[in-house]
Amino acid sequence: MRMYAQGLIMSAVLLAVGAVVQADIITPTSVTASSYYNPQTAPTNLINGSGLYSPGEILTKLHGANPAADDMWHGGGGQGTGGGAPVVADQYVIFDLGSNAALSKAHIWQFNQTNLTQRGVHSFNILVSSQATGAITTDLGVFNLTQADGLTGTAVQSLNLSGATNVRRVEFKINSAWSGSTNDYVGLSEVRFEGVAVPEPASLSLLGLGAAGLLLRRRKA
Ligand SMILES: [Ca+2]
Repeated sequence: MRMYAQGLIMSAVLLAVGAVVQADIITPTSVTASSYYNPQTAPTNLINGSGLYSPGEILTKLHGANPAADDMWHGGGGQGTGGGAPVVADQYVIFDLGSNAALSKAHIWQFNQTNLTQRGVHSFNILVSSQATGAITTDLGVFNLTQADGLTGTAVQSLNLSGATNVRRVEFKINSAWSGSTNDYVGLSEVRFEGVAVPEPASLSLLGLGAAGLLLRRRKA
């Protein structure tokens, strides 16, 4: 009996260790933005794989150029209602991961509109929250992206994150576009994150109950 219990505990520990060391590419389950130009340039284009091409795993893919930014997020004067160029520093996108994770990287494909790549994000802050709703206040700092060329596919730019130990939502708070203009359209092409799932409290409780049960059985044996 004791050997059996020890075996079970060892298996649980190995499973837990395995879960900890394996980092996954995380596709957010939803995304919203401060603004977008039209339905073809909605923020969902950042998480649906639109515009990515070439075979192989996702981080080797390129994001194509497009004359109308049809497979990218492109800011605007409202939520899909066209409009004039907004204030760049008022623009943001917020990603919901659907569950909590400890994030190690953000993988970003820059805005790649043909002849208009100055609309790409230059400087931005990344903020995170462990909650599904409410203010996003944990600021991971300022990050920069290089400009795409607007002619060929643009490769992923991978940014290292620290302090993102328990994240449900991520905000990209944009500071500037490559144009440097105060008012301008601004955008991105595609986004993924990389990290390790944070166990939900319910599954942690189950693990705890299981361990307690095993210990009780061992004491009785
Ligand atoms: Ca896309």
